[in-house]
Amino acid sequence: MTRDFILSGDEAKDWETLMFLYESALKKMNTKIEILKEEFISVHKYNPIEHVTSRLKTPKSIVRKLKREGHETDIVSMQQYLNDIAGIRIVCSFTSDIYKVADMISSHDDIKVLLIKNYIANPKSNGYKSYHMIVTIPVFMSGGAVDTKVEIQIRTIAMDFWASLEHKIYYKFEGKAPEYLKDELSECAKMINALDDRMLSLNEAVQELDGSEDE
Ligand code: 0O2
Repeated sequence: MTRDFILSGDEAKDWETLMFLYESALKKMNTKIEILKEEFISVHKYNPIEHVTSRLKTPKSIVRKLKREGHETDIVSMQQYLNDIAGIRIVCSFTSDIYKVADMISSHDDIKVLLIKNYIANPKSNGYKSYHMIVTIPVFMSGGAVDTKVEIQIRTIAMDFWASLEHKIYYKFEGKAPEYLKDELSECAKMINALDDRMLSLNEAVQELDGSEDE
């Protein structure tokens, strides 16, 4: 039996306890993903995951996001409204790998998928593409298990390259980048989409050749 991830005011008075929960959730997710990757390599002789990074949102960034969204800046709001205090980014080679990895993670019994935002099927107007899942994973504490939220972003190397430059530009200009830079980013997003499509087709062609050689 797990408890809800929202701790009451009394339970949550300790910021360190809360951050410990998120940190532990990240460790568990990272281990899961590492095992999935190793199992895939050993059984299927194929690695869908290029690399994985994880981070805990900084206190400054937590407060900024709560204020931006018009919420109280307290511990209960933080748990209720912020989905990405614990965040993991999985970078794959091909778009098809993203869905494979998402399915593998969702199939774990202890993982509950709360929300999916598929910015690959529905890219943002600026060109942003990525597959986001908000999940909970139980963290076992002395008082019982606590389901803790983790945001998982899954994207290709090309999408990740684009998103990191866009993020840098967004913050440099505080969201008000000059039009020519936005246009250029939008053009780059189109090139990145075309590149992802061609790399996927190329890989599928290679796999077909491999298959026919094995016959
Ligand atoms: P930072 O600085 O990366 O932490 P919701 O979770 O639904 O309440 P939210 O958080 O806006 O609302 O969800 P969404 O859209 O899934 O975005 C979560 C995170 O995805 C963002 O966190 C970014 O890391 C990334 N992201 C979303 N949109 C963009 C985008 O247009 N460009 C880039 N580069 N990254 C994006 P933060 O807290 O907004 O930012």
